[in-house]
Amino acid sequence: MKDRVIIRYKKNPILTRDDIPYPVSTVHNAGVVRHNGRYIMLFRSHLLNGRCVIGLAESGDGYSFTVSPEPFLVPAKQGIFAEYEEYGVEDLRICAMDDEYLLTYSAYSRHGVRIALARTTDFTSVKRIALISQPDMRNVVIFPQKFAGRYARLDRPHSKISPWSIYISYSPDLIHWGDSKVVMKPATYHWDEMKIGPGATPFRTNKGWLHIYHGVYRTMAGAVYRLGAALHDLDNPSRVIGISDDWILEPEDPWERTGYVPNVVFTCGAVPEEDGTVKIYWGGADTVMCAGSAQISDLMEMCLNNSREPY
Ligand code: BMA
Repeated sequence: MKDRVIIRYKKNPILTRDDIPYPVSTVHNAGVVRHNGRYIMLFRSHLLNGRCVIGLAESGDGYSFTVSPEPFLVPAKQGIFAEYEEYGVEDLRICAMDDEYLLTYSAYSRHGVRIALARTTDFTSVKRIALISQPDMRNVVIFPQKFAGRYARLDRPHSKISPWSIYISYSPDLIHWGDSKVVMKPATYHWDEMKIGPGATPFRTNKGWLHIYHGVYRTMAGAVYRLGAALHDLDNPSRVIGISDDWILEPEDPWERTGYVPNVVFTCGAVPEEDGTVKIYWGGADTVMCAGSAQISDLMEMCLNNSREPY
């Protein structure tokens, strides 16, 4: 296996604050999807008061993005969402399902952080559907397919007595979720020993759903965020078939190692391509957006041939 499975785009970072036509200090942690042959990116930015909004950028090639003049999603001003989005909206994931896009994002407020769900068909208008978790929850990815008529999501509840682990939950209607089960836990004295969390929306391969997740290791100089890969059974996604023992990406470039939060690569989106590659997008040091590409077969091989135990 190559020592770097993800090939970084030569002109990283692909977006910085200077590309954003309104005042922000960061552009990071973006969900990305292909829509009508174009790449749509929904990225997080810190405003200059420290709270976050979601902006939109568009691209023909998946690397060179143009940012819309106004943010795409800002905290709601009225109704139930206003109470729970008061402090900002963050880390949005996009799931293409049944001719529409489901958007899951972190909603911050004086009550903590929980997950909100919205939908769009055109990335012009957006309709909020429901708050789909209690606090403390971030990082929810919905599988782009139903299983026995139910939606499935990976989530990451907060727990003080067990390291933060990835669960699966199901829903008949996208609003009520349950039947939860742990699917993956951090491994002791391993690169992801402190916590793990869902990353990009899982995508289908011939051997399973490939899920790119993040794992955190605590060092004397603070936490290091890296990316890993896991493969879930095609028909029963609660069954993890393999998890790469090695990480697939770690902070290396200067803009990944220094910034608002140093030593962070954090993904919310990956786009599989017809040529067998996948474009992976990550925030560098919670400050800039970066992209790279990997062979899907290499990622699958890492999950299947050098797997660690799910827990
Ligand atoms: C996590 C989240 C992410 C962030 C990461 C590194 O807990 O807040 O949005 O990228 O920390 O700061």
